[in-house]
Amino acid sequence: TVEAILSERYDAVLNPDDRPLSASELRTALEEADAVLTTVTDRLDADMLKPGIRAQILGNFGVGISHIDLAAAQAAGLAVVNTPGVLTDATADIGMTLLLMTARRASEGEALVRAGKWTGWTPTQLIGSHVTGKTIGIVGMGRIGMAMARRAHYGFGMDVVFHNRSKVAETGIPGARQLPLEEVLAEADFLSLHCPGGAENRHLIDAAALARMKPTAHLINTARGEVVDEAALVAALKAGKLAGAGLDVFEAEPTLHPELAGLPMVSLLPHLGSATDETRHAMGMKVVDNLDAFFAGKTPPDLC
Ligand code: 8YV
Repeated sequence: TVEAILSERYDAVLNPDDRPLSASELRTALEEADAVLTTVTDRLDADMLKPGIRAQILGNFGVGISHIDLAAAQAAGLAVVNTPGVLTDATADIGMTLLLMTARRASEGEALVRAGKWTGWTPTQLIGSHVTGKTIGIVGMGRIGMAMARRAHYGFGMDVVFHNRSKVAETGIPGARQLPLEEVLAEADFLSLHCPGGAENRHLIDAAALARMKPTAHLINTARGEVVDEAALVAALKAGKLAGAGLDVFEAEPTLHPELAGLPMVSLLPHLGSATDETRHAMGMKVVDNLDAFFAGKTPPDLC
């Protein structure tokens, strides 16, 4: 296991409880260890990352680093490394899972069956949206956005439009078009978010963006909760201005907008994007490789 390898190579203090560290535990770790392995639940702000702490490197177990104030970390002399590449397929799989769940009303269907309320097949029960031939709009055509687009196109016969801050030279997907965000919003039957979180993309999908979308469209978010204005999303869904949403991430995880879970047309998962055995092992090994390089005096391969 990654834990065994870490313990072999380092004087490792492991968290055996499978729970997030408290702020004071995190502070202690930063003050007492040379390297601290972090996750999305660790708020590493300027107050935490004061110059003078012992830690020299933050090894983030995940690709998204919007929970880390990178400028503050660098100012305090810390290197930050993450785990790009190894969680691409698992996260795109959860994206497709949510797309299909929301399109085909799978959460509503399962709730009906589990509640013992299913009275048998009828011609009009839980009619969903067809996926084949529809257009997927990708926001953020990086590794995960591209993997989602490939699945949607080659696996499910969908057309692809996408928005990306820099020009994407080649997607390898026939007919895929790079467009301004406004046009992607207007054309997408399914809008799937794959951009980074953090201040730059906070509420990128706000009430105005949602208003540009088709009322028959669905929103899929496996990126970061803060990219979507959750209150605006709830309002749009309640008003019938959006058909559905599939969400793996939330603005204030693990707390949800109070009305979200009561909406039938949403599918909700507890941040499962990278949660496969293979992926989590590869993520751990990537952190170890980066630590090894750093402590050998080399530039770590995934320096942020
Ligand atoms: C991680 C993720 O498991 O990599 C990311 O950005 O969101 C997840 O796959 C999680 O962030 C733990 O740090």
